[in-house]
Amino acid sequence: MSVHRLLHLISTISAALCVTSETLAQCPVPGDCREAHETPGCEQPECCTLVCEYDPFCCEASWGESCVEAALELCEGISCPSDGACDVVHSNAGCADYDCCALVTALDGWCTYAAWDELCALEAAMLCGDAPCTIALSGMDEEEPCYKRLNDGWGVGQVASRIAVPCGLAMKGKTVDGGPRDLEWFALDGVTRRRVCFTFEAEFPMELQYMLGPEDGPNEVKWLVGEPLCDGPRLLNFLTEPGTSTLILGTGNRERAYRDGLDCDEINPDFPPEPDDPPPFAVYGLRWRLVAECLDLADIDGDGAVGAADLSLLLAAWGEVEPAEPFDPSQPDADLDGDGAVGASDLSLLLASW
Ligand SMILES: [Ca+2]
Ligand SMILES: [Ca+2]
Ligand SMILES: [Ca+2]
Ligand SMILES: [Ca+2]
Repeated sequence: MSVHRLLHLISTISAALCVTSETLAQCPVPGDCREAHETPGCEQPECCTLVCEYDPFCCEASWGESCVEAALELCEGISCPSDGACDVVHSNAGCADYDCCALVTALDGWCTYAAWDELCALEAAMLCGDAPCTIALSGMDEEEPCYKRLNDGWGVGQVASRIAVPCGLAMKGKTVDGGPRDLEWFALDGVTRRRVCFTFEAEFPMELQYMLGPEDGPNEVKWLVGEPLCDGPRLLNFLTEPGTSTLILGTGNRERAYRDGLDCDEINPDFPPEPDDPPPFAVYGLRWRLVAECLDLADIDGDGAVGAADLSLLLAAWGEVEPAEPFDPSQPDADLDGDGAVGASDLSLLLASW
């Protein structure tokens, strides 16, 4: 929806420009902005508008070499539409389907500045054409206005802080991008291993990472997962490590964080918007919701009791534990004591809490 709003904005701007000069071509019109052609205008809406604003000749007569030069200068980073199918890897930035290209490049700047790589193609396949969703919100608010960074851990943001996770926590909030990117840090510190089950819902593609280590380091990201867009509630049932550890929520996928495309929609009293500022731009909704349950260490399937189902999961996982790559949060962790193998010690822990 927001992409359409952006398109609408662009066509309004181009229409306004055309009113100032009767002969201007209506941006966009066919023709690559980076190649000279006989006709006026070119096919990338923002670039066409920018160049014709700079040199009206380019929209009045023809798109000559001077227009190409202006385009190369002014339109760096503007790449929609460009050659190449959006779900296929290719060497230039951008792709052919304008809506899909605009969506992917808004979230993932790499796809605008560099090549349309494997991940851009994957993002197109994952994100384009899906209707945005709205989640029902309930629970305690994170109480972080989206123009502030109040729960973004240490070293970033305005306050070094993490969100405490009591058992049965139900919480809601918003995640946005920009200076610095908004992250929500959930503190999972403990003296022993514990089993927690998070249920996440979000209106944006989620990046979730589990990080070990205290503020003064060393830190290690134990695993990182990307949860698809609007795919219903996602369960993360896992064992926390002893010591300081944190689950971190942001926008992105397993390979790349999204740093753009989700504008804060609240008014910052210190920096109120100018009357001619464009409205906030968000390719998806900003809201998330989570419930965190504390489970028995041996409740491997997370059904709330320790029983036969957990025993059979433990027996099925018997032996050395290979770190799963990519990490699959739906694969239950049966190494209850964390010694790197599923064995007799884990079995006796399970039987003790039967
Ligand atoms: Ca937030
Ligand atoms: Ca935050
Ligand atoms: Ca169970
Ligand atoms: Ca073990």
